[in-house]
Amino acid sequence: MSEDKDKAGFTRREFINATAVAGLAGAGLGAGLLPGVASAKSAKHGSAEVGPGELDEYYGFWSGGHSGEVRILGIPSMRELMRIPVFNVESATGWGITNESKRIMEGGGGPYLNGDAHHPHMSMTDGRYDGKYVFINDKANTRVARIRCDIMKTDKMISIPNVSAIHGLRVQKVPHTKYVFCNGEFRIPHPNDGRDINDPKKYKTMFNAIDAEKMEMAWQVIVDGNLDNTDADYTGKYACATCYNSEGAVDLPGMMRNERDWAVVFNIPRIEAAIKAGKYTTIGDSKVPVLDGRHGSDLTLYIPVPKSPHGLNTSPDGKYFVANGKLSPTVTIIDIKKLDDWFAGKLKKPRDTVVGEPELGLGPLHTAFDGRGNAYTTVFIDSQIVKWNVADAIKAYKGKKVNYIRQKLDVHYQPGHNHTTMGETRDADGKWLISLCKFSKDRFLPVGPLHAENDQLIDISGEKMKLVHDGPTFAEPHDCMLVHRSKMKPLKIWKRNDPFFADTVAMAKKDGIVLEKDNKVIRDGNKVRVYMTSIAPNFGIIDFKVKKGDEVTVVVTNMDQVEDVTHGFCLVNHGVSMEIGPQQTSSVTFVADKPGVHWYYCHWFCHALHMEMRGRMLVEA
Ligand code: RUQ
Ligand code: CUA
Repeated sequence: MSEDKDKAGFTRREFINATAVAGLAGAGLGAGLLPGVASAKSAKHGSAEVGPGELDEYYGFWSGGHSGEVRILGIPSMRELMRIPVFNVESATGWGITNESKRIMEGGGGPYLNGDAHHPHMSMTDGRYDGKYVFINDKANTRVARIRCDIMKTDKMISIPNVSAIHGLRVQKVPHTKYVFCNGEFRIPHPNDGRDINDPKKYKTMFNAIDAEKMEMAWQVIVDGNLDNTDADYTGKYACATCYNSEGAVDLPGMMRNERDWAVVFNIPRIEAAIKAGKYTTIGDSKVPVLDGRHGSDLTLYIPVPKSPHGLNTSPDGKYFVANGKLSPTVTIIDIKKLDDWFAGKLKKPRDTVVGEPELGLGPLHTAFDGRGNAYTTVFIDSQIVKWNVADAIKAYKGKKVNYIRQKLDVHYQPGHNHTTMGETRDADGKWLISLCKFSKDRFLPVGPLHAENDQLIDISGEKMKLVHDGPTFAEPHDCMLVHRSKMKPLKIWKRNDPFFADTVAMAKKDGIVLEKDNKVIRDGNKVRVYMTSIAPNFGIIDFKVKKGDEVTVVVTNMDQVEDVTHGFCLVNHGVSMEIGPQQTSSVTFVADKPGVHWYYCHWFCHALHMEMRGRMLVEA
């Protein structure tokens, strides 16, 4: 691959030379200081080694658990390429501090200061990744966010009404991601206004569908039990969720009483038809259509499976849902074609849709697929990945004497999710498997009582699984997904008309400001708006004056057109920090409550004179 040219037709190295020639920067910003994009070969298949300057074959999107963020890793190198702040407040980029990010977080009722992100999943068209969005749940504050994959920033966030704690999340795969499906996990009274706090019989939770493009609620379905994980099929007709606590208890012993809980199937066309026919209710001030999908409803099917099932995964051939046993050593294979029979009234018992229940080991949590008919299930208690053959497991269920287990591989330790390359799509290619291990114990240098997780890379391209890499990660990747790089088209610099900062552009327009060239201070009562550009190594305004108590909004537009020349705006002693990427506009609002001189500076290393890129805010008493 040759060096990519930026808009102005410069490569990074040429830019560096050009700046030097123009005498803007001079010494320091040489090629040695900031290397350009080296000629990049891909890693050899079967080898996890990706040499310096070589590019990975896959993007991995990792949830950041209770850190609230999403991370991008390169696969197979396991190098961390980027962090995308989502539900967290992030110091470097100013996520949760800038006006642009706060507007997005307010859509989700925030900004709360924390989040618990479990399940990142990419939008699809016809069962294949389309490279557009990644959706992620927040269990902690009952939200769902969307990341735009062209800029790799969160662009929408919504709070899910009428439920408590969003856990499982997956997208509709076919015909395209019209809906994001997500599970309300905890049961709460309706209305939850203090009147029925001690009557668990009145508690309920719901299965939720979000309009993926608008990021608005589409509908909700009330269920029995607590919903855990979910996945969609390859016809567009069904989604399925694991469901525990069929007892409707509020304590652990109560939740353990029944031998069986369920996999719940949702019939999407029937749900849509019921809404169209007006057969729904609403709750409180929420306008979201709510349907009753509890036992007896024809919108759902409750398939009894061993108690407290956890992961729910669709095989990439579109044939099966697999519900993972957790407390049972088995997984339950549900034949998706038989769901048609059930809803057509052709089957007697919900269990007639089950075609296999292989015994794998202790604590099966999640299953991934290689596209060659094999499945890989994490068994938490045994600390293993079990490779098994789906067709053979179905034969064994029919009474044939076949060994469906292909291999058991030790992982370190206690794996939760696992994921194969492209494995949740029709393009499952069976090259790599990631095991997200919850405990690392002795695998790394000790760093105090808090331990890293261990995300292990396993080569599954051959007959035998081979463990090839240990990857320490910070709290706590629950889930990840692995996308071939051919599906991704991230931008290298921002587009000036990006909707991400459109509200700020609109504000500037009202003030008569052309963001690309004006450097002006506008006073509007005790509100002051400071508009400036930035071009390495200069801010367009190097001092501005305000009065104590003024509400100040600083808007910076980065006019650099060169890939990777990001500036920052950090105002000392004001908790103000933001990223301004090339051609991006960012803004931040704060109260100037301390008379005196306050320096602001660029905190993203951008230039040989980066240290000098600064200015003063003068606050009059
Ligand atoms: S969960 S360890 Cu939050 Cu996906 Cu299974
Ligand atoms: Cu601009 Cu550092």
